[in-house]
Amino acid sequence: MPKAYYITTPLYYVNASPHIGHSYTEIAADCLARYHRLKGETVFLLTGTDEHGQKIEQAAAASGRPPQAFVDGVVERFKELWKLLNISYDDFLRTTEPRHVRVVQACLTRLQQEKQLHHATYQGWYCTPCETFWTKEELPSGASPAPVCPNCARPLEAVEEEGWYLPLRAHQPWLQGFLKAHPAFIQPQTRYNEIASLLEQPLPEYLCITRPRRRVGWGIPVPFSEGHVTYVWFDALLNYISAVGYGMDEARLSAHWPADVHVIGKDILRHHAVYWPIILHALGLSDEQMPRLIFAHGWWKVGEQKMSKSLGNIVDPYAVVRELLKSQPYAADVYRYFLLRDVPFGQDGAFSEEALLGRLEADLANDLGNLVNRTLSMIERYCGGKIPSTTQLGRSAQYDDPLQQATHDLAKQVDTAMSRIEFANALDAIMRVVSQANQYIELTAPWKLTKGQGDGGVQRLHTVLSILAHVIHVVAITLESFMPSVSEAIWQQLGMGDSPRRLADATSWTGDPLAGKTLGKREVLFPKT
Ligand code: ME8
Repeated sequence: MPKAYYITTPLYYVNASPHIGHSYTEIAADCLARYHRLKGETVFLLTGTDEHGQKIEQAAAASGRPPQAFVDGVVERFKELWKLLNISYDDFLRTTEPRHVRVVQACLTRLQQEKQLHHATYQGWYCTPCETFWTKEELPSGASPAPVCPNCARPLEAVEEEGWYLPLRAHQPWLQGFLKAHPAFIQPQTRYNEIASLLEQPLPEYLCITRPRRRVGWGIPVPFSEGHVTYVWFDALLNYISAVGYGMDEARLSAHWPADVHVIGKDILRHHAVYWPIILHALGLSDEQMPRLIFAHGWWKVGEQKMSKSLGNIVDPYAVVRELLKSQPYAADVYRYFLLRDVPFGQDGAFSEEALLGRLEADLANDLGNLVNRTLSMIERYCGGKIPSTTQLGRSAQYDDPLQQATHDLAKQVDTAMSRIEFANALDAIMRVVSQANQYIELTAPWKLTKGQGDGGVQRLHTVLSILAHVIHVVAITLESFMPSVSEAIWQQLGMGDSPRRLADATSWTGDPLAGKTLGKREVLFPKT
């Protein structure tokens, strides 16, 4: 079995419904997955939910329901949202599933049998919202008077718990060497630098990987220690291998692992770039079997503030797609476009309804929608709804060459941007061609060519409209990963039927592949309200 291009998202906590931040990671991972499929690759996109731990146990208690019933309910909110947003995941893993629990327990047993685990009493601090242990040395302000979490700035809880530990510092020299040898392991560069400098200081000696059952009952039982459940992060990180058959199905594992990209937010960089490789290393995986890339994107804020439930400024994706954008037939795609276009992937962004509606009007309605609408209505009016052919006689090098060249180069530009996971740059390249095509319409004024006026008359008219149809064809292909429904709608309007969209068809422009195609039913893609 050839290895799939394996993309993962974090497994989201199901203590509450998903918000814009979760949808951002999911859309980004989906866009990447669709892009690799567009290139003809086999792709495996894994997502899911992180269902154990103290935070979820507390949320379940607050709702008055048993944890399992509570998480079963919240999971549906995630699945429903991924459906609304057109997420093409190949697998959805819940950490409460037996297939995952089995692997976590097998890993714990193995580490215990190999005498890699250490039994001791932990004294330090715990952040329940982040489900993260902190030692005094890791707290910038030290441990007093009232320390806050370095990650989320919420108050920490002093804990003293007896449990099982995985050595961290013993793996530190290896991890440092690995990072040096793999300068592209963590992206963007700022995040790589952050971890490289973290590793210049000694790591905590150990990572506590269990919680006492009397404090946290909702977790995977530790097979060799009655009084403990597995620490939620040790449990959750293992999903990336449990989902693809680790320890259970060698053929399946090698058809997927190593992951090509772990897409995460910067809040969980340390767990992925330090704990995760160390867990894998402890399990005996070699350097070649480490994940290939960890990409940590930035935060969506509201104004200058981080979104948080306590501040009451959470942006609800359902409200944006179903209410704010209710007049839009492709509302989910408008939302996807905005998130991926507005902020370079890796940086923080500020969400505002004005910015979203501004992009809808300027980029989508006035530029993209207008190009498709004007071109296809001229083909309908002047060519009886059949895409005309280009003729040598009708060509004008002065006007046609720049647009044709830009269209020809577009897939290459998109490919370069996508190989660096630069969604905004890829979209920018597509929208620049769209604008150029709109200017071309103004310059060539096809409506003046209808009665044989101007250079070349009807031959010129047909050539202009054929070139424009081709531009739209290439735009539809390259937009597929970002706006799958809009891409499909344009495809149908162009009369492409069920022929697949493939990136290769956007790069090779020989002959006149669209000539003679009958346009499909037309509709306005981004209606103005
Ligand atoms: O951390 N802006 O789950 P989680 C951008 N269960 N992205 C955001 C965001 C924001 N404001 N808020 C959340 C966990 N995210 C663990 C993960 S993985 C083995 C276990 C996104 O529900 C971002 O991807 O807190 C972040 O890393 C993730 O949601 C955290 O989701």
